[in-house]
Amino acid sequence: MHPEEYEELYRRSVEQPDEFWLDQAKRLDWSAFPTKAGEWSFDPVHIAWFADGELNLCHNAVDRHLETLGDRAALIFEPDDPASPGRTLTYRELHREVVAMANALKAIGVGKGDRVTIYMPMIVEGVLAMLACARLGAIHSVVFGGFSPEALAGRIEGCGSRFVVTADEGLRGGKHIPLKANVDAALAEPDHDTPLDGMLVVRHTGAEIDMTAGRDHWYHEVANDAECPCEPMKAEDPLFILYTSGSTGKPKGVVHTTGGYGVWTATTFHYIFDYQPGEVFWCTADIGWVTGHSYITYGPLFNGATQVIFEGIPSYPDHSRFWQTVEKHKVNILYTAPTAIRALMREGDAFVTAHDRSSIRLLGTVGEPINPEAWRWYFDVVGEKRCPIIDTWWQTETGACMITTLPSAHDMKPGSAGRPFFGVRPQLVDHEGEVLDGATEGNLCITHSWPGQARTVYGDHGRFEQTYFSTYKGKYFTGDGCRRDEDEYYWITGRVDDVINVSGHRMGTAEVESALVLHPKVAEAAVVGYPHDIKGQGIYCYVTLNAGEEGGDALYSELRGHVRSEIGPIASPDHIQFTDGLPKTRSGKIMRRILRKIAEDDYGTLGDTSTLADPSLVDRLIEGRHNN
Ligand code: 6R9
Repeated sequence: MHPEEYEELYRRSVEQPDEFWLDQAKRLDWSAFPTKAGEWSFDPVHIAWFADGELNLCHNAVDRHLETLGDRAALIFEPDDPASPGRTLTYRELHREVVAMANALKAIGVGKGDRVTIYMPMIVEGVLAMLACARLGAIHSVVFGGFSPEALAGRIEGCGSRFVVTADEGLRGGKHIPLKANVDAALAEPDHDTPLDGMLVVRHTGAEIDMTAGRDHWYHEVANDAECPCEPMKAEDPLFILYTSGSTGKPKGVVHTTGGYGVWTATTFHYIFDYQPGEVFWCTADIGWVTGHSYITYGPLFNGATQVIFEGIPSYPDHSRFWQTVEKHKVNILYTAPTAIRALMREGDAFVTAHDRSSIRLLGTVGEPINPEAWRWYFDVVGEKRCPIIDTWWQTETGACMITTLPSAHDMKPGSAGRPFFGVRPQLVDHEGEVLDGATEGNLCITHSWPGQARTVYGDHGRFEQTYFSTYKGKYFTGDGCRRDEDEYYWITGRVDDVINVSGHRMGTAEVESALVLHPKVAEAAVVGYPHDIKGQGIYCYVTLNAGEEGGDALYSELRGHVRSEIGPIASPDHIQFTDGLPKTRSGKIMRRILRKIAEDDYGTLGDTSTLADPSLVDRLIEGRHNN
């Protein structure tokens, strides 16, 4: 796209949003085409797009391509073990399998509006389960396969889900993940009291598992490819719930609806990746995160793309796996996360250069700010200095990319996400909410709704308003800090709330703290992020113990194991510091600013510590920082 074309389209998207978005809506097939685009208010909060339109997103991802693209590869499955057979599904085969999955869901009782929890490895059936829900008008809630039974239980209970789709086991880097057993453990949690109506279990590794008669069904026994029509959905009918961490309380079930999310993912995929017919797209995310929803299950399939579905991890069997896979499937567009880039960069160039990467045309990143060193390596070594890097800033709540450079429309600036996508109106404000103009730094808000914006928090609209629209009344507050330069490029500086970004995954420090204090020996815990070479941010925990207890190596590993089992391996503490106290104000508020500085090993700017109830604690904390 020409720079002028971007300017012109952007101008139209903000000056005539209705016209612009009704135009973009034509990217999808509708059974009733909408007459209106956005109808919304941020105070009070009510958001609707294309409200009188009617469509089905499974039809748009699959059925409508049959006539023209039936023989085109839709999904290329690359298994965890490169020696295992993979498989490729054309759009025609994908259609048959989605229908079989939809019939299986129906057979266990799933109907329109039901919530279905999907707890799956990165295999084709995970995508099928999502699309099959969309086909029936059921609401999927995908839970990342790395979450513990405890975390899974909360997410099943939270949305009153009475159906689960899972597999016997998952595979990651040769390790077996007991998914079915985890679901059983989740359902056996003492505070879990809603019984399931039915569970589908995909046979993947063939491991022995327990099946509960009447409730659990092998997928292959109930799958059936008899006809199964797509349910016509109103644009504002919910499509999915996805749990995400915030600065307070339990993870929130963010709700996305059908029409707006559909148009938003279809449009962003089209412009940002500039996908050309026949190209192979590969997004390395897991369907358990929003990136896997928007740029595996929905965006690429709406656009009739061919894509790789990767079960494994970048380091297995060795650190060349990404590049081997690129060579094997002739990947043209690679979309991955800075944490993976940093981890692979550390292993040296030889793993990369041993494989032919001449198919790559475009490189994308998402999940956290990319540090210039990693950017350089991605550009120079992986992309042989010929492939643009598209850095995409967005969030679970935004549905799809919001700030990014568009290929050939914008010059790249390493470390900057770039310019606003069509229809996106960013604004920087200071702590008091004063609007900051020009080249400046502040808190990032979005002032106008866009089609793919989350509509609510499942079952708690008040929490939605409170979390996103109350800090700066009438604006969507992202929780991110950001700098805008003289060319109007946006540079995300990271979260300004108590959310940390660990390997591109959002983690609420409060969640880790709650997990720690559940341990019988722990009195209090405060968790902060600190710089980590590979993960971007690591999890640093300050822990005080109950009287008579002592810290030490054994308790250190016990607490790590405890957090893993409460939340999952992604929440594993990187460092635990036992301390005799936490820095608190006289009113008892923990001063996290000080804990962050100490964790960062930055003592020059501790700021005012005179308001602390016990100022001498700071010296003991600093000393402790270096003793363990
Ligand atoms: C898509 C996704 C959202 C948070 C977001 C921000 C960080 C994501 C980024 C980025 C800088 C980028 N983030 N992409 N920061 N540059 N390109 O990651 O969603 O899991 O909800 O995380 O991730 O801090 O607020 P989610």
